[in-house]
Amino acid sequence: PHEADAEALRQRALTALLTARERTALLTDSVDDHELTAQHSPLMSPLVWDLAHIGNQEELWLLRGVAGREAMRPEIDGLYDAFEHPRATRPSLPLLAPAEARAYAAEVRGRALDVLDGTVLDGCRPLVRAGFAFGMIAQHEQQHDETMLITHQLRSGPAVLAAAVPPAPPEAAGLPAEVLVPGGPFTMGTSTEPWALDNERPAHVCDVAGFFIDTAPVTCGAYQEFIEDGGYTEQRWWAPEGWAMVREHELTAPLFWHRDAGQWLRRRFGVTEAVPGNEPVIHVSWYEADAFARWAGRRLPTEAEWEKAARHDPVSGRSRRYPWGDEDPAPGLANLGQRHLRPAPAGAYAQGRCPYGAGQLIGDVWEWTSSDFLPYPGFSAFPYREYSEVFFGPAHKVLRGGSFAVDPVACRGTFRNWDLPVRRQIFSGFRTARDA
Ligand code: AVJ
Ligand code: FE
Repeated sequence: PHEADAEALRQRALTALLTARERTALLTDSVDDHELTAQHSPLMSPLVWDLAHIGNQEELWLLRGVAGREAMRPEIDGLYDAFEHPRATRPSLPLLAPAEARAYAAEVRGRALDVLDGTVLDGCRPLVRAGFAFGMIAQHEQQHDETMLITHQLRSGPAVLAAAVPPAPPEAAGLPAEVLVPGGPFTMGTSTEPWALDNERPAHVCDVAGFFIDTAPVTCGAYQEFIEDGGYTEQRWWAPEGWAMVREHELTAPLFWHRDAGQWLRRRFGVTEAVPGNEPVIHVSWYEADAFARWAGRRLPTEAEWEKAARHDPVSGRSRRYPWGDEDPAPGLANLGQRHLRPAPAGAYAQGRCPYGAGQLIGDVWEWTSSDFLPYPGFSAFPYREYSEVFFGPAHKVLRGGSFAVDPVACRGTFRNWDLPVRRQIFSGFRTARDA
């Protein structure tokens, strides 16, 4: 039975690595070399940087970290260290050209698969226990795939990506606007999920007062009411720094929206279309989410509230891996993995709802919470401080639940994302809450 477990872990790690590389190929082969090296936005790296950075992290952790190999090209490490060069300056670096970057990433991958074959995944080294380092690197690649999809959204020119339309809600008007989550303790975070990253650990009991939370993310239609009601022109709805941002950048709507003959349109992956009223709003900053909630007489949920709604099973008293239970995500449960290039309408994925009745907690849009990104009690950085620890503090707000652009390997009820409260190019939306 032990050997069978180790074999299953190896298969899981292999599938995760191969799935990530297929997506990386889709995102980097769908544009020409000129577009791979171009800077589509000062907010983003050129796509060719992400490509070689993916290979370089894999080399660092799987070839050098797990297998103790020598650096393949020590001279390029600095170029692909995210802390040495800010995104805006990356196009001017002597980066590997597209063909070289592809060849480097492929060479690293070939060797990494040999390392996977030759490593005992059930050993006592924390880095390889349950295949952790391989899972971490698959998640890292998928996170950069999401970053590259953001770059695709920011590029101008005709569409190069296409995907099916996500499923419509099963029933017309069956959902209440909000559900009650009664007060009481629940287990937040995890000490048992094998590929959970350091900031999700350890599991700890967290007491949460009763609250109401929206059954679905706030829709474009609801957000338009905020706009029509003068949302962006009335200071009283905004945090001071949010109001400063609205004035400085003359914001009037979410990123990628514009008004044409009285109608709101948006640009989405190279296509201009009417803003869909029943779809979760996306590309809003934390400040916009916070202002909307205040205007609606509500507030953003805290991170603990979000996780209790998403994981707590009131029958067993246990926290589960996902809103629907412990089973891995499947296409009928959540909009993940870039199967679609947009969130599904509010009310979709009835099978994926949590026991309290809230839906679309996983997938569709990243959801801003009111919480700063902070370590859990008992946190310890692993395997490197620069993944989470250096970002802890009041500058970053936590996002939960994952977007349509997140792969299942990098998404679970405990997964924590974070960003600056001004960020809007990310696939961010929100839901609101209130005290019970
Ligand atoms: C967790 C999404 C904030 O993209 O900056 C990628 C993930 N860390 N490479 C980011 C990450 C290192 C990180 N986020
Ligand atoms: Fe990275």
